[in-house]
Amino acid sequence: MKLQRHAVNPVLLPDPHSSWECYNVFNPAVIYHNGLFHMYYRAQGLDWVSRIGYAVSEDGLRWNRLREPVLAPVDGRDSRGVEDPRVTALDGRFYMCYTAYGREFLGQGEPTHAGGGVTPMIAVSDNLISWQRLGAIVQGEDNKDHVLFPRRVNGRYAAFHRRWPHVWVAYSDDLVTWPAEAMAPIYGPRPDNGWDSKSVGSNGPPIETAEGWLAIYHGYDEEHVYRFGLCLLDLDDPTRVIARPETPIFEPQELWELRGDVPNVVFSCANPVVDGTVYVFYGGGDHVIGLATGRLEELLDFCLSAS
Ligand code: BMA
Repeated sequence: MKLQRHAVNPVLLPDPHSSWECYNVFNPAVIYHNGLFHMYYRAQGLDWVSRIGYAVSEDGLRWNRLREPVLAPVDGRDSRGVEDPRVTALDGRFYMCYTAYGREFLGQGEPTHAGGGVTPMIAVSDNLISWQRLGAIVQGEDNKDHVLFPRRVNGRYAAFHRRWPHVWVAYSDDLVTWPAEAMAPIYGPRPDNGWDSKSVGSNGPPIETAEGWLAIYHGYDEEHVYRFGLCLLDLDDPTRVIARPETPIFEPQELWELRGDVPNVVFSCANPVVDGTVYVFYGGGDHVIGLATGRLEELLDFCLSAS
């Protein structure tokens, strides 16, 4: 596998003293800013509603957390939880993409998830702690795994989102309006390939390299085992796939990945690059948070060797 687990794993555990994060902490966003790692993690406690907690660290291993969540449900759209944050630093501000899961289903026909619907939301912060909701990329469909690019593409803001079963790109001039005609599919499950044959979705923000956008994504197979793979996309036209190796770069192996609240899950929303090393923070078993790393150059070489 191309990513190596850190010896000090897991790096964040549920807090048995906290009502809102005593059961699970997982699927964090992490950005590296001013010499510190800032983590936004999904947490579940006594009511099983997901909230977003915040922790900060100098080394990515030892974390100090805030006692209260930084994002919690406010209305019918997210009454079942705010899930799977992905944070991007862009134009001097911080943007959090997260999934609102609620009882209120805003679409037509049947709810998209058990008991309700999901909405791919965006929030903004200037101080890394208080977040203001901006709106949704789309409404009323099974759409999640969205994440903003770290810069504009051809003058417009860009985001991946997952319009099942494909990963799509969307564009916007203001981060609030995402016109349907500016959306296009990029890649989907590979039915004959095994590990990503059933479903795919984006991990953290795409990494800009001279060769293209390096996108780390997750996929699963018939057995619902989650793994990570790589995809290299054209810098000016991210719908053009330059390379997509057939083999995954990471898969469940440790007890806390093979078991947990949901078995056989590694799920990542964060891949900050510090001094040429990609820090992949991920949820293990939807229960705890782990760290695996790889050299950016090696991941890129692996990707290009498949083109
Ligand atoms: C996905 C998301 C993730 C979760 C994963 C595995 O659909 O809901 O939050 O980690 O399933 O259970």
